Amino acid sequence: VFTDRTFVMIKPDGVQRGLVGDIVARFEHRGLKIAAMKMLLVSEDLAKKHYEEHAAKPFFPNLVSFIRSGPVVAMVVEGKDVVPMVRSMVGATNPKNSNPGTIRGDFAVDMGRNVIHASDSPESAKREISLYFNTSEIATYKRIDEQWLYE
Ligand code: YYY
Ligand code: MG
Repeated sequence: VFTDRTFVMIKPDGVQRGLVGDIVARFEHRGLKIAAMKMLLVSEDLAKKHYEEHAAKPFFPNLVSFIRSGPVVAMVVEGKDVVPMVRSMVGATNPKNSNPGTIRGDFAVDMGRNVIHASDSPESAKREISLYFNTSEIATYKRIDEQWLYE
């Protein structure tokens, strides 16, 4: 049983464009476990906390307003080495540089409309999960195919 966790969020553009199912399917098909998932509107306070590392950057105000421009789908995803695995599935920050086969490389064009967020380290994952989820909202269960996913 692997307890590595990451935080993933389908941004408002991904929701509005109807990509939620395709994106969630990629994680499920890879063999990762969806441990929590909810749709929400991000408050200004939460948006600023989420992106606090970027507070001094010129793109910060646009980032905060974009993330609040419609509902998002927040998730906790679990699996072995899940943080780097999900980052590699998400692709480069600027979709111009995202490889085909990645979520951004397949679904996005522009940096400020890059469809998805994923934690960049286990420490960020822990922080971001606690911003969006209570422990009671995170499910504990076993995927029925676990023995065929892990050796
Ligand atoms: O983790 P990731 O989303 O790949 O990139 P970050 O460097 O953490 O930036 C967060 C978010 O900010 C990015 O997904 C798009 C936006 N952004 C931007 O609009 N302009 C930049 N020069 C850098 C990032
Ligand atoms: Mg980041």
